[in-house]
Amino acid sequence: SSAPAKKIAVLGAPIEIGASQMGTLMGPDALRTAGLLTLLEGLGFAVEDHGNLSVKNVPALEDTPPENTKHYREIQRWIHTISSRAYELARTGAIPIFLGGDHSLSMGSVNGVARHCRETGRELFVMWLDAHADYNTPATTITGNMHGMSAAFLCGEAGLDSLLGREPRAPIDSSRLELFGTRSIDKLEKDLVKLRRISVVDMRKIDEFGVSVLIRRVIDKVKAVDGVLHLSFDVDFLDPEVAPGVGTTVPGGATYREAHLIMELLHDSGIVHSLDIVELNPFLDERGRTARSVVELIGSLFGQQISDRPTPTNAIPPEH
Ligand code: NNH
Ligand code: MN
Ligand code: MN
Ligand code: MN
Repeated sequence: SSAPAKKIAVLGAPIEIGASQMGTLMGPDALRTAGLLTLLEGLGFAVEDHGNLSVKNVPALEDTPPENTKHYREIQRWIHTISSRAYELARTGAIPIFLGGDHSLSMGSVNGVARHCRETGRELFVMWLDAHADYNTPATTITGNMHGMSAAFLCGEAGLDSLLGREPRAPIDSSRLELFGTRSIDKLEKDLVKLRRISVVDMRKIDEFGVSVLIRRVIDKVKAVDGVLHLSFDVDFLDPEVAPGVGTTVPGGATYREAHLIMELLHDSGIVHSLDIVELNPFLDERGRTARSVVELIGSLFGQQISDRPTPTNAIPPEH
């Protein structure tokens, strides 16, 4: 008999108000339409789709919203709800995949996963695949968009202290955050990233050294303490030529193969225990092409081999 299939728990978080462009609320369903669930099942996983969260019936909390935080109230309802669901899902031993939705959702998903890691005693690292650093606070932001504050919040930066309500906060040490693919950081945000000595693998470093060397450094760091990795994948990490379906494209992003190689190396490492897919905006996509590329990348993260891609012309057409 064979080992029981490893479990994956998929949860949609259709949140869009953390960004300035509306439309990411369609992200979870676009990823399903692009075949995410059947792909993962085909790779041998037992996949449970927990549907899409809603905060319609979640009451608002009563603190005073901080300045420069657009839609704070509603995002707060999302974040504490997502965090408690993430904690529950991580506890089941499944690999949770959070489908966004804009990047503010990670304030909840990563906090929930971090709560679980705190209990199991395993050190949590977070890899932030993103054109942006998302290290703004209400004091540094120039947009007030909360998707630009999630990494800072997760590292315990001040300014959003009651965002989680009664949900316990489990901050990660800033030495456990790995910004990867960066090419757009706001000025004050950059000062804070430097002050905290956060590891930044920007696109220039990727050009210079290649993703393989740089990703291995991250993997070695995690393995050295028998840690686990949460991958927070902002689709704008990819070059706009590969992934036009996002609201904040920045030129000079990762190529198709660079992105796949990252996923393949992470797969082989076995350190990824949870994943966010955020910022896919199907309203801006071209005939589902970004959604499909993202699903392919998730495939590589879960074991799809590049050499096993079918060549359509090789197939013998069925007889009629
Ligand atoms: N840094 C900008 C801000 O704070 C842009 C953030 N936008 C993103 N982040 N898409 O991933 O608003
Ligand atoms: Mn982001
Ligand atoms: Mn981004
Ligand atoms: Mn685990």
